[in-house]
Amino acid sequence: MSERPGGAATDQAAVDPPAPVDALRGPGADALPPAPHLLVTGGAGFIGSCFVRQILARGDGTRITVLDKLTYAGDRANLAPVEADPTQAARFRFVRGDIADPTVVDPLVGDVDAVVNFAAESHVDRSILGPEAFLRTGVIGVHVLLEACRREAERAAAGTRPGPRRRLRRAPRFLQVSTDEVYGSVPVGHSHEDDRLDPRSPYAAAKAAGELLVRSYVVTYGLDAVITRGSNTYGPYQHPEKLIPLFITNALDGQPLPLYGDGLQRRDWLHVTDHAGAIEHVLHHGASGETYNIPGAAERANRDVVAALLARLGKPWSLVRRVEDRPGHDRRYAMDGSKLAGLGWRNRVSFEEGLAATVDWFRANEQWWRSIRTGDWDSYYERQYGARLAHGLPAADIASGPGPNEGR
Ligand code: NAD
Ligand code: TDX
Repeated sequence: MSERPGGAATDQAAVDPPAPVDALRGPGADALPPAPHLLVTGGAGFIGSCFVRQILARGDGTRITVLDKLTYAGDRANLAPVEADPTQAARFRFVRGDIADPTVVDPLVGDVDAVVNFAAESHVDRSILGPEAFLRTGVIGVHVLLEACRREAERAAAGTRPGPRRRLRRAPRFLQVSTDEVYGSVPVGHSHEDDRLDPRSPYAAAKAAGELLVRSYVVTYGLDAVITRGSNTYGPYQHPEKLIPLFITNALDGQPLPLYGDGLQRRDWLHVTDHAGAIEHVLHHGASGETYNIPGAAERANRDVVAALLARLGKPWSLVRRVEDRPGHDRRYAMDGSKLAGLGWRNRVSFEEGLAATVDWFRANEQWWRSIRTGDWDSYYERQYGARLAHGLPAADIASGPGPNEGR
């Protein structure tokens, strides 16, 4: 985002209410008060629940309220470690509800120092089958959250926003969790934060629309907001619809692995603990109005990821089927991470150790993924893969020849 918060606030100062104090904080300072109260929307999903588990396990006084609709992708079991620990549970609250419902959102935002929005429909293939839910959560839902933050910023500016211990609360900071997919397919080089947005799936378009709304609230209302764009994330508790957990769980069951097209599409893999950690870092240290890429530094062709996970499982490549490609399939994502590095963040988990641990986690947590591969799973699987697998081909030709990365 090229607008700097100071510039936007100055242009608007004559006509707008006073800028919230948060917008005036200098770079490097912690944007949140000590022991903040966070509203984490979508906190029962894959990355959001990791963010919640990681922060509460640290026991630094942070309180968290999770607001989650519990769609097919949300699972309270992802928060079980928090709820089972009395010390963590005392600083945690779960509310089931929709971010697009202001009657639920407004009172929750009234009581927090920051809103971290993970809530989204997150699977590209499902957005191709049915885009509407993506727009409702990704556009209307984001708008409802932003409106609530705007009202709270006005209360803070008027000195009528009560906080703990009879002190006034600052305006809430808003963090929108976005994705590398907003850049579209990147044949060469690495995307920088100011590059043009070129979303190519309904999922990516909804995420780009959400970002643009956030940006408009920063410019127009002086809202204190930051955006992160994370790359392909993997790790424990990921829904088995996504590439890595789908292929691990299918392989454990001896089922075919549906590899789209030639398997040479490239993704940059980011471990979920690093993604959650980077989001928390930007929440505290990001400059208002700015966007930060969160790359993984592990660019791999899909076929090489599949070969690596099969090797860890001790399963044969013959399970892989070459199936009809995803329509509009983005060939490659790759982001530049120097802006985030400049903020002092470094990833900690290498792809090799992260993938091995993820494979082992799925092997050890069969009950978790089996309970998710129920309900609408079979009908989704049939719609997405039935015809593809019926016409699928052996993938021996894709496996042969030296790949750009090892792992076979
Ligand atoms: P996920 O599908 O595992 O979790 C999404 C969560 O949001 C679920 O718990 C779901 O119940 C909840 N939710 C959905 N609609 C809601 C609504 N209207 N109101 C309240 N809750 C709702 O997704 P994830 O993989 O954890 O992704 C989290 C965020 O990170 C998303 O915004 C996604 O776009 C973004 N992201 C994901 C990746 C990735 O590789 N998984 C990479 C970059 C960015
Ligand atoms: O069955 C499959 N076969 C296959 O070849 C699936 C599910 C995927 N793929 C390919 C498509 C992609 O090239 O694997 C790659 C990864 O696919 P996904 O796991 O569906 O992820 P992707 O589409 O890259 O999007 C992910 O990263 C960005 C997340 O799902 C998004 O939420 C995130 O924003």
